[in-house]
This record gives sequence, structure tokens and C-alpha cells, in this order.
Amino acid sequence: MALLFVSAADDPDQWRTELRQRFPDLDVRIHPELGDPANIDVALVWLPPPGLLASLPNLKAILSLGAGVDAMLDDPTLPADLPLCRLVDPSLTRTMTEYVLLHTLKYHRMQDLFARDQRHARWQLRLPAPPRQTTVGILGLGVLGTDAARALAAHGFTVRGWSRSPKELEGVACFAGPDQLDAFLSACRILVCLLPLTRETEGILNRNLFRRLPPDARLIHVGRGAQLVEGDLLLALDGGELGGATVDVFTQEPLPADHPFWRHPAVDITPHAASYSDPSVGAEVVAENLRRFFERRPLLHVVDRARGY
Ligand code: NDP
Ligand code: OXD
Repeated sequence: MALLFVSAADDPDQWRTELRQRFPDLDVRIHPELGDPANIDVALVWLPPPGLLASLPNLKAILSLGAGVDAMLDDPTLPADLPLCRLVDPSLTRTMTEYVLLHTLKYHRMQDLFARDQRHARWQLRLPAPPRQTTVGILGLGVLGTDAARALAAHGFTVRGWSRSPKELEGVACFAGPDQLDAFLSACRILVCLLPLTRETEGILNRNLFRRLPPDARLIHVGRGAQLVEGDLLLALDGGELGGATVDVFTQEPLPADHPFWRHPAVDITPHAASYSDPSVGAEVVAENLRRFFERRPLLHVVDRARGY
């Protein structure tokens, strides 16, 4: 029984230690050291090179080290008959909620405007209204969106969320489907994108959508780069439809040095760092799926490939 670990973004030794503590006999191989590919049963991966998983002749399950699996689904060689499980990890959720709260508070407390004032040595008192007067809207009410929505509501913000299927969430006004998108957007002074990348959500953050927000709204984009039409964001910021944007994910990562986002005064950038897994927590989640795999029980968080997430 061998597990292949593939990720340039995670510490392989830490993961191997965590996995071995739970499964002392597990043969954990770190890409690119495959050994004999024929005895690899499970792959634990983040952004595996296209074609790699298809080259493992006896692979039986794919466990993602990320919540979003769009890049893997984009690989036409991805074996169609294998279960693909995404990561649902409390440490990933906690860090994403921290990020959303951090940047929502930045906008609510007008820290973005103070930063601009400072650049011009401008002393200007700005006092925020109570948080209940700020409506924060979350696109995507899944594992991450729901946790962020609850934390924002607990902080006193007025919170709404939008999902594909209807939801009920205490303290959160829920909207669903394309028919309710306009109504959802109409009050969102701060819009957070926590959608998975699918055919339906590609390019969803475009100028037409920005125009349906209240004037001078702020965007916090943490879903996937291809959901944002980057040129439209610049037009919306320069045209005054949006007052600022915090962007963590991009169509091209790393973001090229000459990209206009780097130097735009109303854009704050983080390098796809909004949330991250603590291996001691993530390994427990992975271990539960490995136990299920060994015992031939149904795996958790299997991606619905037709739906795309
Ligand atoms: P989930 O699958 O739990 O939730 C996805 C949510 O999006 C669901 O509420 C779903 O609706 C909704 N949704 C999907 N498609 C549509 C649509 N067409 N219209 C309306 N709503 C839609 O995912 P997670 O919350 O775990 O993760 C969300 C995404 O966050 C990931 O896919 C990834 O891209 C991104 N991410 C980014 C990270 C970063 O560091 N920047 C880290 C981790 C994740 P329904 O509930 O009805 O199915
Ligand atoms: C994820 C990510 O999808 O880190 O987990 O982007």
C-alpha cells in the first residue's frame, strides 16, 4: 500500500510525519520520487502535473490537498472512474474566515482610506457607522462561505449569502440561483467571492455584476482567478463603481511583475495565501478518508464531477 504525495505548496516531510503517526506502515512517497508506480494506490495532491495521475496504473483514489479541485478537473487525462475527494479541513476554514474578517474590517474601519491619506500626509478623521449598517454579501455558502458568514454576523455585520441551492442560515439572509442574484447584490457594500470555479462561475465577477452593487462597493476575491475579469475590475475601480478590491487569486499565478494590480492604489494583493492547512489538522481529515478507503467504506467529500465542485 503506497500513497503518493504531490504538492509544491505544502511541506512534504511534515505531512509524511503526520501520516506515519497515524499509519506507521504506510509507504509515503514524495513526488517526483515515485518508486514503482504500479503499487501506488492513493494520491494526495495539490496541483499535480497534468497527466501524472493518469500514469499511475493501479491508482484507486485521489485526495486533494485543496478545497478547490478545478485545476484537476481541467486535466483531460484525469482518470474518470476514480473518486476525487476535496479537502474539508477545520484549519483551512478557520484561516479563510480570519482572512475574510480581516479585510472586511479593513474596509469597514476605512483602513484603506487611511492608508491613502497617509501617502499624502493628509490628516482626516473618518469614523465608521456601526457594523449593522454595512451589508456584507458572500458569493458561495459552502463550507467556507458559511463559516465566514457566521463570523461576520457574530461581529454585528448585516450578512447575506448566495448559493446555487436554497439555504437557511440563522442571522444570514440567503439568496439562491441566477434569479436572485440581482436582489442579493443590490445591498452588498462589501462582496466576498468564495465560489468554486466552474463553467457557471467563470468570469462571474465582471463589470456588469459590479454595476449591480451599491456605488463605491468593495470586493474581496478569494475564490479562483478565472472568476474575475481582471480588466473589468480595473475599469470598475477607475470608473468609480468599486472603491477597492482585495484579491488573493489570479488568472496567472504567480502574478506577473508587470501586472497593473501590483501598482493600483485601490487594489490589495495577497499571493494565494488567504487560507492554508495546518498539517496536524489536515492529516486527521485525510486519515479519516484513508481509514474509509482501507475498510472499503464510502469516502467523504467526493467531488460531483458533473457539477464541477
Ligand atoms: P463548497 O463546495 O463547500 O461550497 C461552494 C459554494 O458555492 C456552495 O454554497 C455552492 O452552492 C456555491 N455555488 C457553486 N456554484 C454556484 C453557482 N453556479 N451559483 C451559485 N452558487 C454556487 O466549497 P468551499 O466553501 O469549501 O470552497 C469554495 C472555494 O473557495 C473553493 O472551490 C476554492 O476555489 C476557494 N478556495 C480558495 C482558497 C484560497 O486560499 N484563496 C482556499 C480554499 C478554497 P450549493 O451550496 O447550492 O451547492
Ligand atoms: C484551496 C486553495 O482550494 O488553497 O484549498 O486554493
